[in-house]
Amino acid sequence: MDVDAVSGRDGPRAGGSWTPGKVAELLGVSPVTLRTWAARYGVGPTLRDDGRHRRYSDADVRRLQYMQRLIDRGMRAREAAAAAFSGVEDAVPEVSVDRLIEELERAAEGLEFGSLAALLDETLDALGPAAAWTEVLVPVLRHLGGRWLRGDVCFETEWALTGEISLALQRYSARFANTPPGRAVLLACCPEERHSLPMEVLRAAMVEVGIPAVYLGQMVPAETTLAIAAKLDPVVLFLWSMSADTIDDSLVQRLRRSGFDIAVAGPGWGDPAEREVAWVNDLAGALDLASERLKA
Ligand code: B12
Repeated sequence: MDVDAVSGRDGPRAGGSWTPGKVAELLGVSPVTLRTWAARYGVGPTLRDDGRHRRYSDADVRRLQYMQRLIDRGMRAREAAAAAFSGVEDAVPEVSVDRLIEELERAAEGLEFGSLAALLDETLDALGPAAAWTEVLVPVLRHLGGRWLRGDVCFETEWALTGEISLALQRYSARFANTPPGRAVLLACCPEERHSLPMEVLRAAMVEVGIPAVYLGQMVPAETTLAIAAKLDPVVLFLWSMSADTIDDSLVQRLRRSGFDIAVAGPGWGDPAEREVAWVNDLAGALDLASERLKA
């Protein structure tokens, strides 16, 4: 039994109530260890289902997962319990980027959706979206790409990881207001393009620093991008392509003829000199261009 299998992609379901046996199984510790932790560190279940049986709430389970992660990283159980349950994180050692990469890869490989979500939240909180992307997520994604090249079919791992990255970026972005007055930056993938994460992380990084951004998703039909651009009149429109197979030059020309400021984004566009539009191929460059256009 695992919390993901029981509760779906996001770990413990809202309002869940967990028996000690299930929690022990989920954490991979014995029920005795769980009872010992409860007795020694006061990290026992906080719910009672019928007045007699004690149950762990979703929040209890998440804290125990965090406590266990801290123990795995070398912290003593007592300190890990204090950090996870009292929110006093002074003693929590900083986690290295290599360690985060390793833990994310392990969680993705094991299809541990709940752990993936928690680790991604932790990574985004610690580093912010831009550094989380370049220092942690890009290396993990490139490792996956390398596996494909070696003939190692890893669809499930890739699906689990990328789906959870999208969700974590949405959770992160939801903390920031994204409705300042004025025109927004529009982010769209080309009509055949499914590699959307770079645009998703760009949106999160923009929203964090107060740049109003609208992200349209992967594989956006050309007519939809045109119609939304016509309605929103974006300050600049980024059109993303990951590989030469997905670029859409006719869409670029149509957007230009309609008078929009376009920047093509991503490695798919190849030689930028061929097109009379701006080209960006990294997150920092895209953020700079958006800020410049907003100031202009
Ligand atoms: C995740 C992934 C997927 C996911 C995407 C999920 C999602 N929501 O994004 C899914 C499963 C959908 C997928 C599908 C496919 N994929 Co894929 N995928 C990847 C993977 C593992 C990571 C992609 C990614 O996000 N990369 C972003 C970073 C990590 O890439 P990067 O190259 O380091 O970054 C460069 C630039 O993008 C830029 N950059 C980085 N970050 C940012 C941010 C911004 C804002 C900007 C502007 C630039 C920028 O800097 C780098 C230097 O150039 C790559 C492997 C890889 N190395 O990238 C394969 C990869 C891109 N996929 C590939 C392929 C072939 C496919 C499929 C055709 C497979 C198939 N047969 O179905 C389909 C195509 C779908 C389509 N029509 O678009 C190939 C592309 C080869 C090529 N160049 O043509 C790769 C390289 C794998 C491989 N090694 O063969 N894929």
